[in-house]
Amino acid sequence: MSAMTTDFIADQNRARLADHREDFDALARKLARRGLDPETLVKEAMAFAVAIPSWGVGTGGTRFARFPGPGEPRNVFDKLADCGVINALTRLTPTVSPHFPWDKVKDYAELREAAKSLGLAFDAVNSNTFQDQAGQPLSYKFGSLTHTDKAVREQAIAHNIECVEIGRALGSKALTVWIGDGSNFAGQSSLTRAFDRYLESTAAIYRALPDDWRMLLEHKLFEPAFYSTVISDWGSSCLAAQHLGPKAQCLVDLGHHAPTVNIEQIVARLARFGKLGGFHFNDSKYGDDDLDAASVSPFRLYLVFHELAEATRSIGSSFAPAYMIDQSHNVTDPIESLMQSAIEIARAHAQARLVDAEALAAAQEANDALTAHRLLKAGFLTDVSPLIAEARLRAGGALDPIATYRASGYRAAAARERPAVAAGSAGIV
Ligand code: RM4
Ligand code: MN
Ligand code: MN
Repeated sequence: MSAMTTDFIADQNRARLADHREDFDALARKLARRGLDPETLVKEAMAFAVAIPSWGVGTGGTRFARFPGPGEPRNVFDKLADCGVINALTRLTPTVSPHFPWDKVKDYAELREAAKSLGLAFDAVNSNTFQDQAGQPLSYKFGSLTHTDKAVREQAIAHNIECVEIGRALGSKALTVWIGDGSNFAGQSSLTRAFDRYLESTAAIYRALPDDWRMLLEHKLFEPAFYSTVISDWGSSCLAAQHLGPKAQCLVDLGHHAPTVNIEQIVARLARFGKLGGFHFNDSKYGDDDLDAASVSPFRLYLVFHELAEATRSIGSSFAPAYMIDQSHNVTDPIESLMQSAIEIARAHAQARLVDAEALAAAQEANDALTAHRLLKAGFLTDVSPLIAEARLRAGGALDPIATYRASGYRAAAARERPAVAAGSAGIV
């Protein structure tokens, strides 16, 4: 399969270099006029990274159907190869967040080496107790960590502890726990006792967590349970994280809230109390749509990054939430969508650095609403494309990752080498 060599990328960049220089110099002058140092901003952009979900490189689906794409990864090694391409072109995604048992292999040292040879490492490990696996003794149909039957809870706890063990072998430092537990009927389950069982089960996992690990509790408003989910919102995940201890934090998946919820405010609250553990970036219009980051609401993503910039200013470098993507690509080439999303996330991060924090704080103190709003919006209204392109270029990436990817013929080669998997199955991921 055609590798994304540095020579090929450099060759593709050559034709775009003169235009890029002109655009970057113009932006650098503009930023300097605003008292900003373009060099510092490029360096900050180069330091930014977001993890790719291993499940994101496959074609997704809805609960109605899945339309497979050509050259889909057949196993975790193929997934890593695709992630390597994304990182080679964008230089934004040096880590992969694996999902178990989907990514199970016999030899994790070999898997870690395979990642390393592609310039990749592993980020948070995701457990999966929201579906049954072939040969699994007990079913999760009525729940996992919060099941009424202790034996089912123990099976789910053991799976999470196994994920921690796998993660240790892979060099990961975090476990993300999202459960599908909940109820479909009012009265079906005790809202209080289900949460109690969650606390008891997660405490058992917490006890098995190495000292330098974090446990990221992911909330979700609805689905697959449609009346109540046990960890429905940031209040529930935060209560649980506080109950468990300092290694437990909350994970905010942007799609897991009601449509009008102010997510940036949740981010500010969790950060303030040391409970913001990480993100699953994506975009949505209605529910857990898992659309490409910033494809619907770029301003919302920007506002989230503004709160992150504020938190970094007040907390300092110890503030380090895990940045991960969690998307489902149904109609696009997943590699293209993930590159596009990583770039948009990096854009929001870079834009948020442009806000004059001192002037904003002064306007806020003086109750000058319109000035405060204009100062906040200044970053969002600046086209930082040349800045983040310069960061990619200096790191060895592509000036135009999607055009370069298309020119490489990678997908066509993958289609030849990876026989098509069975069509027609439904599935959310
Ligand atoms: C869920 C949730 C989890 C992810 C699964 C695949 O909706 O977002 O993070 O692990 O999907
Ligand atoms: Mn998620
Ligand atoms: Mn989701």
